[in-house]
Amino acid sequence: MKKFAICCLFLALAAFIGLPGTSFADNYKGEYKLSVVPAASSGWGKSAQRFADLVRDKTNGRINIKVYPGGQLFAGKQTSEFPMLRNGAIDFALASTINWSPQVKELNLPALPFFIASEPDRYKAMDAIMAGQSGKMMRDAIESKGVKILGWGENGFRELTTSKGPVASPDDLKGMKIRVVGSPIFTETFRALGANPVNMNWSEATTGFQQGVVDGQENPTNGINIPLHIWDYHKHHSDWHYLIDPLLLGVNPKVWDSFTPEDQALLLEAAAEAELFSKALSRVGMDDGTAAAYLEKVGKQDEITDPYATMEQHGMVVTRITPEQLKAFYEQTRGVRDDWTQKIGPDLVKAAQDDMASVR
Ligand code: X2X
Repeated sequence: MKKFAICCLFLALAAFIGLPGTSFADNYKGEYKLSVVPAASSGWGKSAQRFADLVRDKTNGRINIKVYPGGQLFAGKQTSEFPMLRNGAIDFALASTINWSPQVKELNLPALPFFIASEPDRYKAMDAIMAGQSGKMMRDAIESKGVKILGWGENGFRELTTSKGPVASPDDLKGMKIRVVGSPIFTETFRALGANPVNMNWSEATTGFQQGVVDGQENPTNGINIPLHIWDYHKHHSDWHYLIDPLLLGVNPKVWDSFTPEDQALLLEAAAEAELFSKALSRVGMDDGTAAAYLEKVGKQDEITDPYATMEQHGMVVTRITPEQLKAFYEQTRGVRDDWTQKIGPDLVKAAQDDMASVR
């Protein structure tokens, strides 16, 4: 009994003075909140959960991250996520460049219509941007606005789904009401294509599809459309890959600084693994087989293996856009790319062109 009391006293003292070797992460929170816009079942939600699981395992539970999917932390208004992360109301976010672009204009780069889509290998081009000078410029722009970046992820190339269709040319889109995210480059792109864009937060979008308030929408196939069962609302799919939605894993800088250097290194390790996982989920069945091989290697095969077959089995008509057809969309949106190149910064757009050219 006496030995027990001495032991307790020692442990209490060690916790109090923070002896090295003790695992008392004294200033750590019991739970860190990680924000995600769509549902837990989305590729995005699964990637966030993988990051949280990896962090828990690697830190022996010292850092406990809880994923809050469905925009819970910002009551559905997705463009509020960045300021909340910056001011500490949110600790971590696996976030879309689209939702942070109102605050960080450089993040409109991947949303330049048909910019990355027109490269010979769109996945290689995106990887070159993330790893290259243009990716660094985007990360630096975010960090200068007060959010620390740990790594990338991927929601995926965004495809068009509609209840009317098929859509293979700008003419086919004429007058269609298309739900878009509340970011001006999206509205301008759909106007340029002759459609009628309607701004809607993601939290309200499914109801909008259900009630037929809009005729279509655009989101990635593996990440969002299949988990959402988009075929319940839209029969047509056009694989135009018109722009990509990379994700960024961000953390509030004060939260980051509160971690020990050892734990910071483990968080970066987990972020790098979660990035590969996220890209693989977004690409499986649509790349050269790299994504499926990666998921198999880490023992995390996804239920989605052949996305086009899945959509067709559910009665969707998949329109495969040919390079010729893509040119018409590309030409029609030239003005949007030119205007937004000025807003984003011609230096950044040039850096992205150089990064993409290096892997052509
Ligand atoms: O709102 C969308 O379309 C979504 C879920 O993809 C984003 O958050 C950008």
